[in-house]
Amino acid sequence: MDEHNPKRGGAETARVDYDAVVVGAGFGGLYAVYKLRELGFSVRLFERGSDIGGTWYWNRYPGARCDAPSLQYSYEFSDELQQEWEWSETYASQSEILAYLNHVAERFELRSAMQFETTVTSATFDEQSTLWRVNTDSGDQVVSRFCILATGCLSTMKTPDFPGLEHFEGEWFHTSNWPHEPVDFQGKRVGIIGTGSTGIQAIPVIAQSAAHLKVFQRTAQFSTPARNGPMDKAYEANIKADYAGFRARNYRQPVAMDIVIDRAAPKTFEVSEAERIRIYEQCWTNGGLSYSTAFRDSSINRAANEDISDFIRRKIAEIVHDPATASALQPKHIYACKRPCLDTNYFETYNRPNVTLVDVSKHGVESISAKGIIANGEEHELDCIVFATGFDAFTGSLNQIDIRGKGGLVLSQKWAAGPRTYLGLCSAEFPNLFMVTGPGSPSVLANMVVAIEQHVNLIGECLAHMREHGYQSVEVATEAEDDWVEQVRQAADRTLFTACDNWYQGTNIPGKPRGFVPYVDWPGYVGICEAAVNNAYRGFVFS
Ligand code: NA7
Repeated sequence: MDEHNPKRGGAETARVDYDAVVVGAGFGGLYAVYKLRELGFSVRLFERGSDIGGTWYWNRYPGARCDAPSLQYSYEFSDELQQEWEWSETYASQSEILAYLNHVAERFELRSAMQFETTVTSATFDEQSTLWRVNTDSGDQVVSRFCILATGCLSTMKTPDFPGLEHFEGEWFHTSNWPHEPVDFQGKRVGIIGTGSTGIQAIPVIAQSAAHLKVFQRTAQFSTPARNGPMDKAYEANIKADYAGFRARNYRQPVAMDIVIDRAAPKTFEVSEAERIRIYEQCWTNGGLSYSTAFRDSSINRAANEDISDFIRRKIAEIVHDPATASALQPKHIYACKRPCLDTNYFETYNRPNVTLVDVSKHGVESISAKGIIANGEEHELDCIVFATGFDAFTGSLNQIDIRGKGGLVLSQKWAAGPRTYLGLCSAEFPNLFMVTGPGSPSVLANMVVAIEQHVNLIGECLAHMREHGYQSVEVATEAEDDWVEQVRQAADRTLFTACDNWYQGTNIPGKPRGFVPYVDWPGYVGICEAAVNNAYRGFVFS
């Protein structure tokens, strides 16, 4: 079906191997292959990993788990698929999500379009033929009408650059490049650097087997219980009885999930302190991301958010027995300015005799020696080091590819001061190039799978529209892009996200320009996309 597909492009005799090249075999790439084939387009997918999965292929660290509920963090394009697949837990583990994606690939025969262990190194737009020439590190040179980058928002790891790492005599791992065979921490002295979502998931699990675990914490994080557990079969049956209705309701919610802000609910300080505590306790018991909707203004009003932050800080102090450790674990920032973490026994883990918190907030990790980590002027001897140090988010993977558009313009150079896109889908001067959940789209601020399906559907419909009208190329108008970049900035400024450093703004990567990347407001975004399409693809120029 997707064998080499020589065709004549509209522009005279140019060779066209495929209608579209897709980069990346995660949720986005898999669905792009499915959708484009459904629409009758030929497609070739390149993936640098040795198999499918994207994020869920690479992040195999102990405790890796999705922080969106499984019944929602899954495709909805096929009702048969969503009816037949059974999730074993409320929040799926990495291995179960990978099994799901394998099932999807088999069920819809997607693998024949894919080439693994192949990194796309460059993509060059030929203005005359309006075709993309895609090169890979395996020596492929493929010509396609469209290039679709499904490279993921968190797929380029922040490489550990601690001085002295090369001299470390033990083993070290990065959580997002975890070995495929199990890592045995039994009897080992383990150090972990990083207490974001990843570290917070890994720490309780590693602590169960390590002889001793030292956590090197630069910034204390808020985390609340996920309340993960076996799937409630009655709940699942209830959802599956009307899955389409469940999906449709969630689609218009703030993060495309079953997290609803009750517009009739009171604001935080309209109720008594006792009532506020009662509601926060309820959120703690319910688990998940309930704090963002505790009150109508919980996520947008600073004083309201400080109230939640104080409550969680008190919870940390109640859970953690050692007062100095508890104090170091209490975040200084406010809850809503960083991505909220969900955990299973994270703070409880610090009560274990084999776990020590090393507060490096003053001077950071100084260096790494042959024997371990040097922090606060002290050498901590270790057998293994785990780096849970995060990602060069949003643009990291895109900027690694040498992408050249009109006039030889290089995408990473165009984006030197920060990414510029229209709707997070396309960038001006780069015709026929699409991004799935690219910079400037809601992406990580929505249910990623829903965001991916929305983007791929839009791309697919655009390609079909072009075929119908005989168009060879589509690009975005510079004014539309300029306007969108400004809208992304203004939307972020209305939130509390900009109140502290976070990877949404690129501040975790030294030298990266500071700027809020994702578009805040999923329902608004969906409306804007629909209006653009319904208004003759407003902002897009076809030729
Ligand atoms: P994050 O959230 O970026 O967390 C990275 C952690 O690593 C964070 O605690 C950082 O501390 C720490 N870090 C990074 N570099 C250093 C250095 N040089 N020294 C000490 N500590 C460091 O990444 P995650 O993988 O946890 O999560 C990313 C997303 O993936 C998550 O939100 C989910 O959506 C899935 P810092 O805060 O910078 O002081």
